[in-house]
Amino acid sequence: MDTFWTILRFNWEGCYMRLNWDGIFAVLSLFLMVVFVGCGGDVTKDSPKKITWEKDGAEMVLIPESFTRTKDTYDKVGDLVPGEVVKVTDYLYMDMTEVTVGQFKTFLKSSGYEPEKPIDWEELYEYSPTSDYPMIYVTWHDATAYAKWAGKRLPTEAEWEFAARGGLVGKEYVWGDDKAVVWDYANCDGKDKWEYCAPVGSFKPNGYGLFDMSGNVWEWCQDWRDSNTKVCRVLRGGSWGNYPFDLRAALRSLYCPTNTYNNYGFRCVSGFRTAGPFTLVRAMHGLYCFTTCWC
Ligand SMILES: [Ca+2]
Repeated sequence: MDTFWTILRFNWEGCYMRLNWDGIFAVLSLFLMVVFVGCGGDVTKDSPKKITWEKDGAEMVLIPESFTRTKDTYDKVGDLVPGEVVKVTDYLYMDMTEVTVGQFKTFLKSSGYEPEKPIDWEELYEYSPTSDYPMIYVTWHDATAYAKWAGKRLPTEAEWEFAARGGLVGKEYVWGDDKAVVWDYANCDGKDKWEYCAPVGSFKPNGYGLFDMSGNVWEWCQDWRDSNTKVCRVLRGGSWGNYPFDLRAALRSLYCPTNTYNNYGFRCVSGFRTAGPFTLVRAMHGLYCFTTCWC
């Protein structure tokens, strides 16, 4: 028993000695987590349908959670075991438009970030001439850096496609199956008034209020095209340089994450209403630091 109390006293003293800024931050984060969760800080079905993200001024809309049903199987005596309904994506906010040239320039100015490949602005302006056009010539790492600066992230493929379909199920395009209306919804194939990029939001939105989920610029997603080889990242949605057939909602493209092109851009998502130090992720990070500090 004496030994037990000796160890306990030692550990308490050890913890006290190891209480550094991480520990203090963790205690505060734990407190904030309780407050934050109690205030409903993460995105739910009751969150506002539309918000403006303070950091980059992006308008974002609420995207519902999504589910899928797993395949039916058979047990060892041949009886049917029905598949289960499982959640695929959570409620989140998605940028209504692709990130613009103007937003990316603000990011560069305020963060001091150096693009992975120097941007030839003269060339970029040939395709996206003003601040209202989509940012292009960004690598996956550049897009990720912007998202991190803004306190957001790139969407997963699953999130991107579910959002792109806008509530439609089993349709070929994000507006439905009617190819005749493609240029109502998408800048592609040079057959609308814009030869290259169009100002973001120039076409009709999808069912969730998202613009340009088809066409204008391809959009980087978080995912590797093949998580085993980890060579290419996924892009979705097609662009001004593609035929309508390439704008199908299920179509996947891929590119090396260090490459850029004149029709590759991105948009961001967030599972939280605000960026900054009070998000649950940051609080959970603090909790982790706290527990690792705790003897
Ligand atoms: Ca797009």
